[in-house]
Amino acid sequence: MAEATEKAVCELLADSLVAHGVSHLYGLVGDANLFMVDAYIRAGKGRYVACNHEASSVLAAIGYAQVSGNIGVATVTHGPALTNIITPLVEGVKGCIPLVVLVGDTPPHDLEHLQTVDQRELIKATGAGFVEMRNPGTAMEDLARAFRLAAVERKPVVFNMRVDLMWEKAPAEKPPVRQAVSIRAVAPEGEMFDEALGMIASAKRPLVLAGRGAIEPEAKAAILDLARRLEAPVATTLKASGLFHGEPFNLGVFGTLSNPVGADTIMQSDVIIAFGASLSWLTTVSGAYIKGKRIVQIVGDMQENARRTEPGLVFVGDPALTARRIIEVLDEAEIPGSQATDENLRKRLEAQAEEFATLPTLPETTSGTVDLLATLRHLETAVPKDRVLVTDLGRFIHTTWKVFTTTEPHNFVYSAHYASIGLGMGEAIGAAIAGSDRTTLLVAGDGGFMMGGLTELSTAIRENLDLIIIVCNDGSYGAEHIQFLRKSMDPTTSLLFTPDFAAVARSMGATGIQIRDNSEVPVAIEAIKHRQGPVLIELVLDPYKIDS
Ligand SMILES: Cc1ncc(C[n+]2csc(CCOP(=O)(O)OP(=O)(O)O)c2C)c(N)n1
Repeated sequence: MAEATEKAVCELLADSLVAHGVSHLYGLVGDANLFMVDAYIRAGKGRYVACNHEASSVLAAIGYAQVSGNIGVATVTHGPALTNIITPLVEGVKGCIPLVVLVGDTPPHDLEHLQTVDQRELIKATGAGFVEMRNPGTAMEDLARAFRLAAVERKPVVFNMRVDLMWEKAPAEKPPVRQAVSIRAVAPEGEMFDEALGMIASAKRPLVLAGRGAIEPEAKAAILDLARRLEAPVATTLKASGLFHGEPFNLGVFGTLSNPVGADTIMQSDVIIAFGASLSWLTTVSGAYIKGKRIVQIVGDMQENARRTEPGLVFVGDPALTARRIIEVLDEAEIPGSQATDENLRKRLEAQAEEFATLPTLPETTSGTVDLLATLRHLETAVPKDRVLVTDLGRFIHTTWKVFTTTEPHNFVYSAHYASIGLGMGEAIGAAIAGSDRTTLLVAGDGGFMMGGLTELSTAIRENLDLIIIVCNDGSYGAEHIQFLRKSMDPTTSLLFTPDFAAVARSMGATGIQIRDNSEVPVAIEAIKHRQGPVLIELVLDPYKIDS
């Protein structure tokens, strides 16, 4: 009788994942997690996506979390499987990505177990949270704590499950789901806020900036209302790209990637009101974009990690409530608009947009290679505008971000929080699954794709993802190649021996097109337009002729 109401820990954990609404579990199975994964699959309430490398399973969960806005969930076994996920965990920590990663652990009584390693110490060094499954009776409660911690602290949390506990029995109770407590900041008030209001009210050329911490619909609406009330142009950080897509006075990205009219307008502004943006050196262009300006920075919580060193006012406040409060005060005091969004700015932005829309001709370049910028511009015409963009890291990245703009922040997946190459493909898999109603585009270099891309090409093909992969193959580690050239040294050490990526893709069952000549660009465009499943486009580039 008692046995009928008991279940094995591996089954209880699977029930718990279902209760937490885990619709996708990314992983690679081993001794410690295979029965839990099996039970999850058999429950039939979610999809298990097997990856070829543990790192990719955590990366896929990161890509999934960035696009869906939900907690990403992955599972790996113990020892070497755990050491394989260290880089993705650091990436998740630095990117404030909420994840739960269920990892196995070896039995403590088996001192000779080959896969034993001090897992807690390893995880601690990454900055991720660590929740130990204490015993069979607390397994579900412990997992609920891991989910709550990931949501509240917006970070990866490792849930450590000893293999010897997996078939232990415990009462089959309803899995507890600890709701993340609703934490909402309020609008700031007091003397310091009055000072900020004074700055804003007296601004001649105000500018409203939004970062990833201010992308939710309520915040977006309030920030846009404030910008209209102030007659101020809007801009976003790179990670909030697309938030103001379609707005007439949208300057685009504020930072190293600013367009010419945007950069000029930023330099002319006198007060910047920044919501949910940490103002990193990439956003401020090492301080140049905020120098001599008055700054009011509103961050949602201290995890926003305000990095700015220039003098200014920083508030912890809810972005939507704070923007609404500023509007109220401006209205009460009958402060007139600044007229910064005038006809002149509108015309300059329109002229710039027209210029950007004009396709360049494909220039002649070294025989057997094509031009990066022009070729990407042509390929862009075939990729749906509401694409999800994932980039690996390399010298192609700035050109890629400028050419493949996105229409909303959840369509922009950033894989370079830790500045690691090779993370793009894993993240693209989770991104394509979360964004399965639209197309995902991955752009990678040959080095990054050799490291993390080829490994998971078969996963993308098996899952039949709507994924376009562009490999920018300059036959080198570009960032290193350029360093040798700058010192007039032989760059051979930075050269890469790569296969014909398009042929490899075809041999695995995807569409693969190699572009070595301008005449092949239309072939690639047709392949993108008529794709069914993953398509890989390889651009052969001259490593000596790439602007980064
Ligand atoms: C894991 C890791 N290893 C090494 C580096 C150093 N690194 C930075 S960029 C780069 C070259 C990337 O080459 P590729 O992917 O071909 O892109 P490219 O720059 O050539 O366009 C390397 C090796 C790194 N950032 N991360």
